[in-house]
Amino acid sequence: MSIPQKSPVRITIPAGKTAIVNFATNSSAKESFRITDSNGKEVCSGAGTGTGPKVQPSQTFVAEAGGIYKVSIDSYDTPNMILDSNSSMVSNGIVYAQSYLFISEDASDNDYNDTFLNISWFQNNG
Ligand SMILES: [Ca+2]
Repeated sequence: MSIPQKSPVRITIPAGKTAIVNFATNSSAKESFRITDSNGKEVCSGAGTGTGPKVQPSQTFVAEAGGIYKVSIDSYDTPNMILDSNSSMVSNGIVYAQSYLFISEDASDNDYNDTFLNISWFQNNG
């Protein structure tokens, strides 16, 4: 069960890991996301408009500092409400990958389809 929470939300990524970020919109309004590290430094952001859903360009970033990251999803400057999930792939005690999925609501109809944001990191890169 996922409880709606107001943007921003917190996630953790280990230091040195590369994260792949996929973003899609399903709205005629401008939707944006922003990921910042524990020092408030922006590590990844994107914005777009479009329905379908409309897949926006994928991005990657390296979790230099590691630890806690803050994920904001906004429509114009208004924070979205977010439903989130988080799953890990673990084998023999090693986390080989972890994936965070967010869907968001930018208004009041609570269909939670205005954005889709997936942030996944992998243990072994290269
Ligand atoms: Ca909506």
